[in-house]
Amino acid sequence: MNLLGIVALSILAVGDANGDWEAGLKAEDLAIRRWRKGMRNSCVRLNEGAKCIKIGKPCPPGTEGCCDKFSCWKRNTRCCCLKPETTANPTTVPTTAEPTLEPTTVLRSDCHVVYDFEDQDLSTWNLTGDAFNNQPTYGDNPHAREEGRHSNHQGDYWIGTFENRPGPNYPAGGMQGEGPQGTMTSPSFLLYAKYLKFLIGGGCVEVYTPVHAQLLIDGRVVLEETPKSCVDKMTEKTWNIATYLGKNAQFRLIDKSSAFWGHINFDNLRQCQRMLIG
Ligand SMILES: [Ca+2]
Ligand SMILES: [Ca+2]
Repeated sequence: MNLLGIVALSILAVGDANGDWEAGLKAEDLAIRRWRKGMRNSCVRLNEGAKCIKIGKPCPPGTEGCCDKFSCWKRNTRCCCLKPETTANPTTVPTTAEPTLEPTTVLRSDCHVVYDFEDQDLSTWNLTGDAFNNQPTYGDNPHAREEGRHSNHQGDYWIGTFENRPGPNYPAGGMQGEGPQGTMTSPSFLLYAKYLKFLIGGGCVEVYTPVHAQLLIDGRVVLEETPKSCVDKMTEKTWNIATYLGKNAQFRLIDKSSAFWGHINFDNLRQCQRMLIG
């Protein structure tokens, strides 16, 4: 149907197995009106496992447009989906490659481990001071000392600068205490996802123990978390790193305190919702 010579009527997904349908009016590339029953995200339905996103420019390589489906239109935006055959295996994502092209599209919602310390190898990290000398630590060591206290770590190994149990053959509950201080800085790694997630604990706001987790780009701190829960139990923190997509970064843990709760607990650094670069 033509209206004023520019508007076309599109009817989509009539007879959907769920009885859903969607219809809309569009003028060239812009939706001006739509109606729907169900079909909350027809893009995902058409590309199982893909995520529909909105960008303000033509769909980048590796994606296909889904604007015709009226699934996520918004004035001056274009919606793109990852083509099923280009859904990459997360394990193939390079961790040290140099960034080349502009960031574009969110591809998947899964997370990829950057560091979880299960290999017990900190040889590529730059360590200063003595806080991290006996790391990573093994098992739920706080629980070994006190019933009801837990670290909430992932796997078997994690970073805890109060702890001193480098492996299962060391005494459970072993500790180095609050005294040691130092820093632990990762090698450079490529930021290729929308979010950086990690587990963090220790520190205490009541006495302000300066322990930090930091993201560095070109040696400059761009994001920082200071745990201050006054508990050993680690909780998940999420940083939106989309702004830094395609850049190489480093992660740094800092224990600058010998005071009460002057330690940091950390584990399971992940990049989540991989984004297409170029
Ligand atoms: Ca771990
Ligand atoms: Ca300390």
